Amino acid sequence: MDRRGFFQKGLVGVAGAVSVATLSKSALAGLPEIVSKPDARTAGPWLPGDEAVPYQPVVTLNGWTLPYRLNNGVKEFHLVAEPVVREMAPGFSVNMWGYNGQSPGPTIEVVEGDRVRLFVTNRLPEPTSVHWHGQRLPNGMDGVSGLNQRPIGVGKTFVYEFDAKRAGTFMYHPHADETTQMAMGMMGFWVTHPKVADQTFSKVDRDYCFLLNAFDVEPGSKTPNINTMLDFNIWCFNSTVYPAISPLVAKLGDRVRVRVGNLTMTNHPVHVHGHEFEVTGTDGGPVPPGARWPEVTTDIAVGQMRQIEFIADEPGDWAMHCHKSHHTMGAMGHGVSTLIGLNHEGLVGRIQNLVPDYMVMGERGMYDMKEMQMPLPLNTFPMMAGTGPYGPIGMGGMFTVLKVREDLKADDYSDPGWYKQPPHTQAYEWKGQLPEATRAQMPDAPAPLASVKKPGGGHTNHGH
Ligand SMILES: [Cu+2]
Repeated sequence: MDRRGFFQKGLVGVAGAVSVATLSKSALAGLPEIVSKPDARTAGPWLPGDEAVPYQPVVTLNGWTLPYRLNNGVKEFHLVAEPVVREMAPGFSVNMWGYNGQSPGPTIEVVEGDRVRLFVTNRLPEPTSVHWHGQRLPNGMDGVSGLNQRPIGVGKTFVYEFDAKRAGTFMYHPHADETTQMAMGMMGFWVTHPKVADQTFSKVDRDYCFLLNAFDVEPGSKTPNINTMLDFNIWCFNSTVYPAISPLVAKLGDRVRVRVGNLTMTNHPVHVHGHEFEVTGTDGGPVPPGARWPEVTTDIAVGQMRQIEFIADEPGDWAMHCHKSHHTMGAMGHGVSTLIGLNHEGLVGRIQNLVPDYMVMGERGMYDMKEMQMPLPLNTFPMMAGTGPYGPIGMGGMFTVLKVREDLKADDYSDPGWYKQPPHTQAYEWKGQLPEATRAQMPDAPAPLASVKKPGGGHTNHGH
């Protein structure tokens, strides 16, 4: 098969067109074609042409797998570091840096023992490098600029080449001005499948992967603030926020693997509803079966990766999310006072004397926010934007849905819609009589009254 046929064959079934640059007549001595993706949709699993592969290919949530070409038995990839525009949610686009058209970059997917050659072209306005996190490789291929290599200058192309010695779950990211480059979204996933699946690294029916990442994009702006150290407001799976994050789809009874890497500045306890899973591997390798224990939440620290597996044996729509509740919300201001339990009587009028547009919310919690259609600044998304079959879903950010269905084809990854619970299996409203509640005796204190401070008066403690 000629190379054009090879690439096109490999791209069959990929949702969201992947554009292949025009193939030149140059020999394999030249650079591999640049393949890039124009959108943030989830591509289907990528299979290399007609070859039979000893693995179930991964599906990268809101991402894709980079096609390679075989050159004398070496798998050749071409990564292009470049500025991109990422649609994190419908109507919310962010100026980022990434690889081959998107942030994160494409997933690199190979087999244990493969010889891999990666061409990296730098189209950024500053030098970069690529570190292959977790891999066994020659020291000069490790990608720490200054330590292992000269940085890849603007407009230059470097070549990395090594054997994918160890099967497992890895990632890649720059080690050059990384506070800027990672805050701008430069990162990607790497999966090395075992040559032979066994108990330690088992064959699965579905294999999903994504990176946890976070950005600070002020409402109304389009570019992340790269100086933010902790106070991020956009919490993502693969540079995407719910409800734009694809669901994880599984057929009833499937063995499902989910690989997650954390490239944010804080830990994320990732929680799956309705099923118990085991951590079957980390970026350090597979966990021996005897050393695994059941979990429903696994904490993923900064720079770590976790590979979890479970049998999808409960049909339904199951939430899967970071368990830090502020990470399942969209953009929100952080300087907001807690108003729960506060007596607002007479307060609004007094505040409106100072701030004419002031409105009160939050004295009953913030549930009402979900239904509030407030005008938003351009280019942002509401705090909690997902809507389910029974109303607003009180979550956004690092949240998606595991959809387990009985009637699903093995290669079907499309969204099957909302689950319809069988009769008498759903929480319902009690319509009978309520007994008189026994209440604790509370002291007869009035609710605290709020006092009004003039806004903008933050200069009282400066001592001058
Ligand atoms: Cu989190």
